[in-house]
Amino acid sequence: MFCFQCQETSKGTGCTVVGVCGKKDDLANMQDLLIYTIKGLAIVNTMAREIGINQKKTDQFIINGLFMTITNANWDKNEFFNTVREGLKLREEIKAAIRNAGYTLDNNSDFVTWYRETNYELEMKSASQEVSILATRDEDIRSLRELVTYGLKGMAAYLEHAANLSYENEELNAFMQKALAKITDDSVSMEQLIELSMECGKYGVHAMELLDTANTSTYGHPEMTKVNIGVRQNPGILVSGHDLKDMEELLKQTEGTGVDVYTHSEMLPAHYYPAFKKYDHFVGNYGNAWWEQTREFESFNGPILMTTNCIVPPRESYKGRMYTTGATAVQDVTYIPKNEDGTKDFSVIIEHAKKCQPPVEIEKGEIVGGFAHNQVAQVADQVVEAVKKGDIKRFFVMAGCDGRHKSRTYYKEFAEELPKDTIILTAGCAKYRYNKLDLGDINGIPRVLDAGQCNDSYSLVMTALKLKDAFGLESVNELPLSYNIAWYEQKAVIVFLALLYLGVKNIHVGPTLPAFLSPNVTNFLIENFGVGGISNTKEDIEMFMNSGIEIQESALV
Ligand code: SF4
Ligand code: SF3
Repeated sequence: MFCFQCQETSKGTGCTVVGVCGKKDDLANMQDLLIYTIKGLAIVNTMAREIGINQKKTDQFIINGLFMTITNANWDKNEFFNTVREGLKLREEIKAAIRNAGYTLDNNSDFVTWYRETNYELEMKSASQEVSILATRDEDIRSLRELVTYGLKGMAAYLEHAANLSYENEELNAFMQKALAKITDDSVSMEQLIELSMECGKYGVHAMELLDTANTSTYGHPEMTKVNIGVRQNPGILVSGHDLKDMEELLKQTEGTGVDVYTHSEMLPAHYYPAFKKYDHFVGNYGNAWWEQTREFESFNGPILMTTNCIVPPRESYKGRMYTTGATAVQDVTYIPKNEDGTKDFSVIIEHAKKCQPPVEIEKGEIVGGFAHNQVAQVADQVVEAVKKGDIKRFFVMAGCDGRHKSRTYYKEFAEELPKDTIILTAGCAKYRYNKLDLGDINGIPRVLDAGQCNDSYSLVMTALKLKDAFGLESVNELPLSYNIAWYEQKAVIVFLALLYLGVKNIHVGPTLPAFLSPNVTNFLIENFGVGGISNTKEDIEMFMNSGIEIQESALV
């Protein structure tokens, strides 16, 4: 196996024997084979789209397939065998439809011709060993191909959530498939791949915007909310991941059953949406970021529903209480499928919960969040006023992911050591490093403004644009705003590419830069965008505080 798609990759270069995440080589290879299959499918479907015979099921297959390969999403090898087989069948169907329409496919590469059938499992295993990322010999081309692939994986995740709420976009699907086809083409140069990465960022913005529209028009705009982190005395269900549609259905189905519902990790922002506030049994958030689940799922006592990544391979002690749905799966863990009409039946989880003990309390109190763009717009005057008066000196975007490495205590310390006249704008599970600290407020504005999930980084961009307008500036880069982003998996890659596309400069990424960026690609990002890593909190804070221009009162309109 070879995998270097996440921040925790072995030795900062690549997992080769077993994943640091726990992924074994057969699963890793099957994930590579699925990506290979999806690329072939994208090639043929791009032609099908051109001649007007694209089918929605192909778009959905590609989105879901990409999502399945995101770090910590799907641990079920058999799911990958089945999905590859399904993908090959679909590809052959599309090829036949192209021929029947009187066209000839102009691509005869292995991506569109390979097939295995007789001794399926064995043949798949051997095929899966031939499609390693390392097959692309040139390290810069490989780096850019993977940068695009990971960006697309992140984009796919967001598109799947939007699609679950019936928000789809033809242009995004077309781009995604064209890009997948392009990264199989050896005649595409490094310059063209750089261009493609930037284009990926552009569509990443659209994808996040689409999901934002889907979420806010279905559930209302997030609003400032105090979320309880203690527990009640009823049995409960813990919901993790990012899918709000699953959350909604579960809340509806648990109403009046005597079972409480709690969020974990990236599901916390569900509390910020008006539509979910009406449920009395929607009690609060239990625990912290994804990597603490092994301890927290244990003490929760009740069933756990994983709607997306991040799943840590479950311990036997709570494996029987875990359920998956959507793109996620774990071998021997019950999967909740989607019904024909798009609904899901969670009754088995509810019945299970009724037989469980209430959760063990691990903490008490409240955390505050809900500062997505609409809510921030409502306090914009207050914020502008505070900047004018010099009460707020600088904003820090600290969005992204959390992870298990010790080095991430940097983010807690960074938040603690920041001058008291700064505000942290956050989104994603990175916030768990500092959202329970008492960092105070500035004239009533909390010093940590949580917009929501990682996809709500879009909200932070909206906030930056609103601030830019409020101050009458030309560019967001003129704001007293610094980016210190923590990353882990591939959704952070699409957020990163989206920020670059929007022209944001001097983004710092940590705790380490991605292993998949070759030295030349890294240099390109440094030279053109001022991208950097992190060092230690003291030096970094000093560097950030002295960077860029401070807005002077005289410059304000
Ligand atoms: Fe290694 Fe990360 Fe890949 Fe897991 S997802 S195998 S930890 S690089
Ligand atoms: Fe976290 Fe997995 Fe990325 Fe959505 S839950 S931010 S790591």
